Amino acid sequence: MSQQRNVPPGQFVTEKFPVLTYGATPAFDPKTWTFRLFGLVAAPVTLTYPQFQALPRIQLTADFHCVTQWSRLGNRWEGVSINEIVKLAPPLPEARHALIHCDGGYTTNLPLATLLDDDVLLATKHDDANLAPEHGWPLRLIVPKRYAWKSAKWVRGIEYLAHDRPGFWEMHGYHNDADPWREERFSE
Ligand SMILES: Nc1nc2c(c(=O)[nH]1)N[C@H]1C(S)=C(S)[C@@H](COP(=O)(O)O)O[C@H]1N2
Ligand SMILES: [Mo]
Repeated sequence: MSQQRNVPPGQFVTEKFPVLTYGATPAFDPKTWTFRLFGLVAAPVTLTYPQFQALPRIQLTADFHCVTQWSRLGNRWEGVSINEIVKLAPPLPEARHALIHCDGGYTTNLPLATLLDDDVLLATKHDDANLAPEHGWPLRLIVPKRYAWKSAKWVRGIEYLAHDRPGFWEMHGYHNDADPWREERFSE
């Protein structure tokens, strides 16, 4: 058995783009959609859909590793850099963690330092097309250095926290840190 150089241990490459969602794909209404930055900030910010669309955009290519062992390599993502987003409402010094909030109630947690990595973005496009509804349209987080359950679909807000608070899968047995190169799949 040969292992591909650029795939983390225990992963298999797929050309497909499987859909992994707990629950149903939420409906999107651009008239009522908002994006919120809240928690440990001097002043919370709420963006409307047109305001979000006006933010500067970046593109980057990254691999995507699902904990169920498929990896999709070389995904071209387009969207807004997380560093562009946090400029709008910088976290207070005591903020150390973030909880990502999604339509439908899904959440996932990240240390602030991991969230603010240079390769993290809020994506609206994948491989040059708008995200399909089931892949997170109109907005999903992409955290290339973590298993894909941290790449939350249908993102509606980021909450800054002083103390870590587990998200949906992190409360249901998945590893808190989720580094695929360390095979951090499940907690004990
Ligand atoms: N809101 C939300 N985001 C989510 C999920 C989910 O169920 N709800 N599933 C996660 C999991 S387990 C994976 S592997 C990826 C899958 O992304 P995809 O369906 O676009 O392939 O989305 C992640 N983001
Ligand atoms: Mo997953």
